[in-house]
Amino acid sequence: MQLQKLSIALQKSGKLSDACMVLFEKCGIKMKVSKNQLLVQAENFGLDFIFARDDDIPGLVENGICDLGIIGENLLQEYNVDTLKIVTKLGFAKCRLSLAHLKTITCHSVKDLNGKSIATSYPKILSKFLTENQVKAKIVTMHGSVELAPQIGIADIICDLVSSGATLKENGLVEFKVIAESEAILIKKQDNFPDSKQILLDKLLLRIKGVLQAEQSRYI
Ligand code: PRT
Ligand code: ZN
Repeated sequence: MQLQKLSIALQKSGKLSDACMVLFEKCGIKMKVSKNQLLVQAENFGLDFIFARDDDIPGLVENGICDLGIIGENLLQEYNVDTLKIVTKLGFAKCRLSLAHLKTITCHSVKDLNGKSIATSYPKILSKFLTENQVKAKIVTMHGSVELAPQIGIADIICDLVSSGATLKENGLVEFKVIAESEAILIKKQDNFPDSKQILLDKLLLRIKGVLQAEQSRYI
């Protein structure tokens, strides 16, 4: 049987990029990446790397352009399709999607969100959360600098990713409810791969599992 190659879409530049490179390095997969090269072949594994914006990765995998992708779980939840699945969680880029308000206003419970406006880059996740909690609030979609919204009067509340909490603090915001947890995930389509690709994926997963186990035992 002739072995086919796998292709994987990675974030070109951002919070997932460095950790992805470290993961493949620890997996023993070698590649020469130059700054502006968007398609790179692994030197010692049947794997092609495609570098893209994280927002484009679910679509690249769903449309079969790439076999695999690495994104944040938050992005998959927001993309909200049943044609993609999580192959494995990867244990890095951990963060949470949280609601936060300015120090100057009070908001004790989710019910206090009724009638408020909430700025977010995750309107689908937020809308689902509000419906589940029977809250009626206005969602204001922003594609960045969400933490700015309450200070300049765009919205009362924000719903954004939090990691250390430093950005919230610097913008006078108080986190009051976590609505989703996230970490980096490896995704593929629900459809089965042909055997030749599945063999490669199994080989890759075995190496990833080894790396994750080694990381875990370092913390024990
Ligand atoms: O350019 P491109 O579209 O590819 O990148 P992007 O700017 O859309 O994404 P990027 O690089 O910011 O994030 C990629 C993924 O990293 C996210 O989808 C998350 O899964 C994950 N991740 C982990 C985070 C964070 N931690 C994080 N802290 N993504 C964003 N943040 C931002 C957050 O939005 C807030 O502005 O960092 C700020 C808060 O950080 P702290 O540490 O101050 O709390
Ligand atoms: Zn993005």
